[in-house]
Amino acid sequence: MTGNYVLTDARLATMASSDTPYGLIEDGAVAVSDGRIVWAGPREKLSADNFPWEQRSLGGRLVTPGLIDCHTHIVFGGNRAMEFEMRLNGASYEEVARAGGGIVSTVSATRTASLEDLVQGALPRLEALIAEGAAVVEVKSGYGLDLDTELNMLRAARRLGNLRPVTVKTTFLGAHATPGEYKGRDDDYIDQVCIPALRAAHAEGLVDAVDGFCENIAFSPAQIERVFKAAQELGLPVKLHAEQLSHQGGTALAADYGALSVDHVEYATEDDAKAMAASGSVAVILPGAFYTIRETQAPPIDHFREHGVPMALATDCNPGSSPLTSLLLTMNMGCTLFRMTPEEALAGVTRNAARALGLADRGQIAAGMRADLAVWDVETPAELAYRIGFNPLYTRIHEGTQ
Ligand code: DI6
Ligand code: FE
Repeated sequence: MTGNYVLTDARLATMASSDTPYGLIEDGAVAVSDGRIVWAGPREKLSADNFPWEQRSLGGRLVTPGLIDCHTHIVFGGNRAMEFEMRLNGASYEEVARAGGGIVSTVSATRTASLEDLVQGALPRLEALIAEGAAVVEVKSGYGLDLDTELNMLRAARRLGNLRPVTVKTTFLGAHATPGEYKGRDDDYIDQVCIPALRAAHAEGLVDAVDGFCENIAFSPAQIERVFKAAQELGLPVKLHAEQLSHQGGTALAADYGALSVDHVEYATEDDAKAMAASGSVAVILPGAFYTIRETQAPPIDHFREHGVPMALATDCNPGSSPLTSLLLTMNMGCTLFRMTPEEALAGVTRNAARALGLADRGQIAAGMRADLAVWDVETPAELAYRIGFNPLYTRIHEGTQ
C-alpha cells in the first residue's frame, strides 16, 4: 500500500500530546498522502469529501507510531559468544582479555571486515528490529578506531538504510575506546585519529550526530569536550554515553553542549537531571546493557520524571554489553527493571526516541508527521510492554509504504 489512502477501524495510540493516556483514540482513522500523515483523529470526524481515497479497515487493531531504536551499534565484525561462554565457565576478566576477548576483539574483527561483510553482518540485526515494527534505527561507528574503518562502518550504516525500508540515522562514535596502537596515549588518539576521522566522515556526508563514551575505562570529560568542540565547528549535534559505570560528570558537559541525549545514565544525580531538563536533553535508558553486565544501580527515573526530562528506551545493540535486537523486550525491561510505566515505555521508543535523534516529524501519529506506523494484534498498548518474547506485529508502514 502506497500513495494516498485512509486507514480506518483502528485504535490509535497516537503518542501525541493529549489528555488521554497514550493519546488514545478508540475508533480512529489516519489519512496518508505521499508518505505523510495528513489527518488523524476519530473516524466519525473523518470527511470522505476531503480524503476521497481508498479506505482500508484495520479490523480494530492497535496502531502506534513506527518504533524508533535511537541507540544501536548494529554494525560490527565477529561476535563475542566465545567470551560469554568463557566467563560462564569461570574465566576471569583477565583471562578473557588474554584470549583476545573484549572490545579489542570486535575492533580487530571490524577492521578486517569488508564494507560488504559489515553490511551482511548487520542485516539480520536490522531485520530483527524491523520485524518488531522499527521504522527508524540509529547506528553508531566506534569499532573501527582508525580513519578508514570508522568511515567504512558509517558507509555500511548508510547502505543498510538503502537496502531495507527503514530510516537509518548515523552517529560518529570515534571516542568509544582507545585502540591498542594508542594504548596509554588517549589524548593523541583523540587529536590524531578521532577528530580527523570525524572531519573526513562529515565531509563524506556520513554523520548525523557525534557521540562519545565518557567513563573511567574510556574518555574523560575534558577529552570528550575536544570532540564536542570539533562537532560544534561542523554544526553537528552531540550526544553522550555517560554515567554508565561511575559518575564522571559527562552529563553536565553534554547538557552544556545542548546534547540531543545523554545515554545509560545509571549513575546520574538529581543535579544531572536538572541540567538535562534545562538543556532539553533526552535520557536514553538502556536496560539491555544493565541486564547483561548485571549492573545493580538503576538510573534515577524518579528524578527524570520529577524534573521533566524526556525518557527514551533503546536496545544499545552491541556485541559486548547488549546483544539485544528486540525493542519490545527493551520496553518490558524498562518497566520490570526500572519501574517505568508501559506508557513511558511506548513514549520511549516513539516520541522521545525521535527527539533523541533530533527528528521533529517522527514518533507521533499526527498531521504533518511522516507516515511511519506499526499495526499490532493487541487490544491495549500496555500489552506491548507486558509480554516477554512474543511479537504481535501485524504490519508496518514506513513513510507511507507498507
Ligand atoms: N558502553 C557499553 O556498554 C559498550 N560501549 C559503550 O559505550 C560496550 C561495548 C563493547 O563491549 O563492545
Ligand atoms: Fe552504546
